[in-house]
Amino acid sequence: MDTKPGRREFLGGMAIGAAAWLQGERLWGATEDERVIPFITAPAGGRGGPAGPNLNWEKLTSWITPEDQFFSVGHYTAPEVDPATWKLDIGGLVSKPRSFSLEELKGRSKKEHTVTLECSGNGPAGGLIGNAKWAGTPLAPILKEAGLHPEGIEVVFFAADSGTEKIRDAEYKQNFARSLSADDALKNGNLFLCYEFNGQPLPKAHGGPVRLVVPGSYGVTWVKWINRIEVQDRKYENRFMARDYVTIRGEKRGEETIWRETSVGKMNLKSVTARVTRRSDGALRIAGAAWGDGTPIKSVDVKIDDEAWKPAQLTPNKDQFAWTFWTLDWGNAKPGEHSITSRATDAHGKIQPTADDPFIALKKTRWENNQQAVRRIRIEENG
Ligand SMILES: Nc1nc2c(c(=O)[nH]1)N[C@H]1C(S)=C(S)[C@@H](COP(=O)(O)O)O[C@H]1N2
Ligand SMILES: [Mo]
Repeated sequence: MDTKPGRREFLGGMAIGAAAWLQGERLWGATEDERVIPFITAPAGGRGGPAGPNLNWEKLTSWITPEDQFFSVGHYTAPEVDPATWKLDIGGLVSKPRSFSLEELKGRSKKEHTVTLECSGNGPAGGLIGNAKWAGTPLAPILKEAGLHPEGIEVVFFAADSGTEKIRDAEYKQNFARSLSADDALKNGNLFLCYEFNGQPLPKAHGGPVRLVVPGSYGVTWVKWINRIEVQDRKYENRFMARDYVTIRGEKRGEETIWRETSVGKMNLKSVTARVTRRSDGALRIAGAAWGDGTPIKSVDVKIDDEAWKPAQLTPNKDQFAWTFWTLDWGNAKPGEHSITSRATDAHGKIQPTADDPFIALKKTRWENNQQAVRRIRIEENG
């Protein structure tokens, strides 16, 4: 049999089954004796992670990402916000401006959802992603109570962190902010003001005491350290809406290329091969995750080298906006180097693009990398 574990594989590998068992969870069907065969190349593309924790797919032990493995991104210095004196002001074009204390928010109806958060700057198989239980109170009823004026078409979410932005020739102090159309903010029942993360008060690094949760949208829309919601009669076009977080894609129209600029928002369909493990009996298993804008994941296929795509087994979950895990048992792997590629398809028939698909090849900015990730691995000879 040519799939017996090699010595080098074992030395380079990590025992993960035991850790998963200790947590009372057998992730991806992990067994106590299984070991990870490390990938031989780092995933290409995207930027490196910021300082601090980052998801390590090969070491993942849980469907829910614990705080010490959850990435954090902040464009300015993280502000000191005292939960005891924190206030959320709601103003602008509303009939009843008001402000909420944290206690008042907590006194409202509470909902908890497991939602996957991905930074739009994440690479094809990068670690700027996590899946957590977020709890808080729905946003739409708060806006309805405030009573938007008919001309109020834009809802801006301002945060406590600030920095200096150069706009044309001058510098301005700006607070982090993102906006949603009033239509979105009022009709999207999934949005909430979050104050709990995995059952604990929302940590400062993730926007505590309160942040916006926008299921199915990239991280930049999830405003942390929120302190002001303002309704206005025109679009809000700051750095995080209209300058920095803009994706430029080309679209072929016959001989011509049309360039489109869109603000980073809704997440794209994506999957990743997280790791390959080997049990002591030699059996190999490929495991990974798939996610997107909340449209159910219909299937994930895996391609080894240039073989035909094989359907992976999905682990169903009941949280619409949480990642779906998948596995594929890899029979009779030959010793030597192999490439492994995964591809997700959603319920609308959308297929995760390859790196040379024009959707990716004609994308000129670094955001929204959802191309299929090719991972390389070496299977050792007996021994
Ligand atoms: N106030 C504020 N909110 C913010 C940011 C920020 O810099 N300031 N960064 C955004 C970006 S780009 C991402 S990816 C997510 C990251 O959330 P996390 O730090 O909880 O992982 O927060 C978003 N919310
Ligand atoms: Mo981000």
